[in-house]
Amino acid sequence: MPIERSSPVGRRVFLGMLGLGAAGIVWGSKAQDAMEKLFAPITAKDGTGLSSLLPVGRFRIYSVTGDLPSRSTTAYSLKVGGHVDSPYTLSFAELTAMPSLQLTKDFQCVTGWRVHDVKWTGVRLGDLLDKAGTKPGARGVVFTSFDGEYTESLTLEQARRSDVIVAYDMEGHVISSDHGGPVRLYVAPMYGYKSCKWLDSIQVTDTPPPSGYWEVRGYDADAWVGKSNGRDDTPTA
Ligand SMILES: Nc1nc2c(c(=O)[nH]1)N[C@H]1C(S)=C(S)[C@@H](COP(=O)(O)O)O[C@H]1N2
Ligand SMILES: [Mo]
Repeated sequence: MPIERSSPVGRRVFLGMLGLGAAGIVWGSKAQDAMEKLFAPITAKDGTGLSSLLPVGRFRIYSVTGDLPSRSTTAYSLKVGGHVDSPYTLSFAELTAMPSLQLTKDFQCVTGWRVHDVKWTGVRLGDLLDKAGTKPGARGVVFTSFDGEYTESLTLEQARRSDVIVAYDMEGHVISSDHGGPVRLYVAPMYGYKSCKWLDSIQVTDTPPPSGYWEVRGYDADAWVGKSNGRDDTPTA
């Protein structure tokens, strides 16, 4: 994604990936520059960096704040409210006690990288909305992140799809902080930027969904893989 400045996270992850710390090698800044130039097509485009050594090694880790927020499962809570009959808050234990759904699907970033067959477990967003009871006139759903900056949104119809989940498990483990855990959104049919990390709240609106972080910066709100942002990726089943 087009980010102007390189973030501390990007740099740390980048250096980690090269294994510099582990090898105990001290590089001159020239060598570092050379390596960064080598990876420039990726780092310049993605801004917040890349990683192949982190838990699920096939992803790149993104954070627009240049920070990786972290919250334990015991400290975590999810707020659901807005244009609903009964707003509520769920602890991690309460969320994971709800009927769950497992999806094994690709994760595709609009910048081009794709991770095949990622196993996610979570609760259907539609079930969480039903539990709150959306009021007549509800139109959109806004997601906020406890990174304090990122937001995303969906139309109510999109939010009710069965392949849109509030995920708490990825590849058999509680979602790591890097990947936006302990709870993040996973919008399977859309590009990765819809899948808000470090999910803090879900707010139903009686207005059309407001633009999210990347949408204000020019990306499509209806971010269907292969049918938006001028891309022709072929979605897989
Ligand atoms: N809070 C937050 N959520 C976010 C982002 C972010 O920077 N901050 N980046 C988005 C983008 S562009 C992508 S591709 C995915 C990346 O998920 P990952 O870091 O687990 O690979 O998270 C999405 N959700
Ligand atoms: Mo992305």
